[in-house]
Amino acid sequence: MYGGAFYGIVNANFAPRVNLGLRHQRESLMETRLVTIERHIAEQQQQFPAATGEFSRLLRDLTLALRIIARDVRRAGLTDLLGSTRVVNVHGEEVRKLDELAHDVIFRAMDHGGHLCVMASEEAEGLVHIPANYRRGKYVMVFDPLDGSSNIDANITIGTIFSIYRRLDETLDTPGTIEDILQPGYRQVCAGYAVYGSSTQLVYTTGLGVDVFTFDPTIGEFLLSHPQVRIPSRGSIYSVNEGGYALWGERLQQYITYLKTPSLDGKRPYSLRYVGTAVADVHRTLFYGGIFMYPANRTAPHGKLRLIYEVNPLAKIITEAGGRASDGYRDVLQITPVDIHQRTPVFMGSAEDVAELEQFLRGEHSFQQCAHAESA
Ligand code: AHM
Ligand code: MG
Repeated sequence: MYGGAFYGIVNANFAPRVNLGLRHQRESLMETRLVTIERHIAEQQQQFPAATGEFSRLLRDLTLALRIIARDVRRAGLTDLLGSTRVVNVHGEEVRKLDELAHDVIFRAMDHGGHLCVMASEEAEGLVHIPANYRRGKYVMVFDPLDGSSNIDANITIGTIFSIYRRLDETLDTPGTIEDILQPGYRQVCAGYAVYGSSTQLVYTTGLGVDVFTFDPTIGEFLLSHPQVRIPSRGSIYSVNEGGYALWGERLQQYITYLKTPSLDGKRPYSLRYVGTAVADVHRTLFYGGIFMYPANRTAPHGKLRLIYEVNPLAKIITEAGGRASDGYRDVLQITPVDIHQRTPVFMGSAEDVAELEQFLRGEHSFQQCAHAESA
């Protein structure tokens, strides 16, 4: 057996890039705790004395689904998983798209646990109901099964995003309703994502900070690798599809020009990084800082990203890690959705960067005053 290898190695003073001397390394290993995601969930549950364990079981079922999706994503190029549903394989069967497959995996992992009363998925038109023959619970789950699907065929990082709410009336055992789904993001009891990149990582929060687990495929476990992650208060990277520049409002254009203008203190120009998978761009922003944007433009007045499936869970993670998430004027977590597929512009990342962006959108930044004076 693997013994200790089943556990993630966590040091309270985790500092992976620090080059420790050998003796110091040995001492520091002796101070470490070894934590799988199951153990971590169980330990967090102990902080809520009234907890019944239902929520922990829900998370356990979800991590099973994420393990299965991670496996399928890793084998995507070797199987018939890539491509559109119009493709027919050698058996004469219609090939399943990976994002539809991911939706089904999550549904099948979550429908029978007795924890949820309803789900909603970016891949489904309406509500995703719990089959009548299964018990219903007090939680609601929304998810984007495979974010960044246009990147799948090119083997670029993709991810799964989820959030969990309590149903509005927990005493009911009837099917959940649209009102249970249309809750503002600040009511999320748990939010997270899995990112299928150079390794698979699972990032989640239940309001007790943000923890990152890295999947070890040799033992099939998510191991706590980055406890209590904090986003830098300011970064030096901006992330946006700048192809839309000509369609943006003038104040946003000024902000981007500002980020690209060298400053005397050397803090600008910022670097541009854009994967085109929101999970991947936000994950990098969580670790390195900076700002991720999907703004409105003349042809898409609400932007592209979905409030419920993408923006709210990612915003909750960034906010819990000490950053900010805004639609340009207000905290996105305060928005009460009116439609399950509603879109919203979004700017999220380091608190100082997002605050500065908002200043630009209000037309109050000194750079704008200077530009105005020069053009007068
Ligand atoms: P998807 O849910 O169909 O994958 O679309 C959402 C994705 C986001 O992951 C990403 O931020 C965005 O679309 C990229 O859009 P664009 O190609 O317009 O830059
Ligand atoms: Mg998506």
